[in-house]
Amino acid sequence: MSKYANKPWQRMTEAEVTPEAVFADRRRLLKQLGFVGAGTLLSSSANAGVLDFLLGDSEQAVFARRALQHRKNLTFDHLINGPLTPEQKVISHNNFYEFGTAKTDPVNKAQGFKVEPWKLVIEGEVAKPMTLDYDDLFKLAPLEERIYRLRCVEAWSMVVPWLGFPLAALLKRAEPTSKAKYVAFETLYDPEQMPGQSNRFLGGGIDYPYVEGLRMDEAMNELTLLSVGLYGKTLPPQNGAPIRLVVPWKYGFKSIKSIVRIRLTETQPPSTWNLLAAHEYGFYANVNPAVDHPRWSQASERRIGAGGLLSAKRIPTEPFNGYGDYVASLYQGMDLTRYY
Ligand SMILES: Nc1nc2c(c(=O)[nH]1)N[C@H]1C(S)=C(S)[C@@H](COP(=O)(O)O)O[C@H]1N2
Ligand SMILES: [Mo]
Repeated sequence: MSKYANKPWQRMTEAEVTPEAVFADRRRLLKQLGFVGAGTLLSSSANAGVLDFLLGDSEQAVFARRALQHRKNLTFDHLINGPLTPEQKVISHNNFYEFGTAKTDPVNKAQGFKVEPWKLVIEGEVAKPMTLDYDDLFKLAPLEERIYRLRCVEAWSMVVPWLGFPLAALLKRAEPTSKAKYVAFETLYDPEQMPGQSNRFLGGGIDYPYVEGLRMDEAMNELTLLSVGLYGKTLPPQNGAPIRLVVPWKYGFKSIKSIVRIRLTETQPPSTWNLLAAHEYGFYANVNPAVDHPRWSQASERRIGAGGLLSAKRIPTEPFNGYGDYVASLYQGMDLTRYY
């Protein structure tokens, strides 16, 4: 039986239901997909074929339903300074040290990664702690597509169409207490599935699980996304399936992957790269062309396009990765050379 078989609209196939029920189900689906004039569409036999596909049990149909149910949030599109990075690059040039430190290790070693069953715990300074399972992750809030720049601390960047929802939507549901000042995140710890976690050479010397953190106001900022997909599909394992953080104004290492725990805390939580090399990686990690990494300049970056890293064009890096209008005020009065 399909892993989605518990969904009512999946159990229902045309052979099992009356024509009235099929019609009602199609109407509901079309409404969910945002079509108007559903009657017109239904009367055309060409469209009926598309609908039969969309209502089907195939994995492609499940992806298509998910992809079509999201809305494009165009609010931040004007901040993208270039074309989308091709999907093939986004899913094959990755940093996910749990699977190895080479850029192609994640795509090569994560393909058997199991996302079901999944448990995501929200705990700590909240009135309503929660434990979510795999299916819950897609129902927490309406999914939207947002195109963001991603700037790695290694001075390369991409432009990625994410699918997800604001982290704030989840945190509000958990009802943070007045003591909640920070949010701590933790990646899955499973050395059997993640070879880098049991092999210090492969895993880059990191003490796993990978952990990250944000200040409460950063976590609640409208830019901060929990992502469950990219390019209209669920996340591939190498990009942090089933759910990862996306914080576009910070260096990529803040955007922690494959999250199993979100804990609201009173004090600043530890973060993996800061633990590894505090003089090179700070807690804030805001993209900043004026503060160089001790071993290289952060003034410019290689934008990965169709040609990949070797042919990537060098472009200037912008403060807060171009998102200053939305976030610069969070750091007013702070010395950004000290809080890097
Ligand atoms: N758990 C975990 N999360 C992680 C990393 C990692 O090694 N482990 N790498 C980070 C870094 S350095 C970057 S640049 C981004 C890369 O995301 P992408 O592979 O989806 O482009 O993921 C971040 N999240
Ligand atoms: Mo990175």
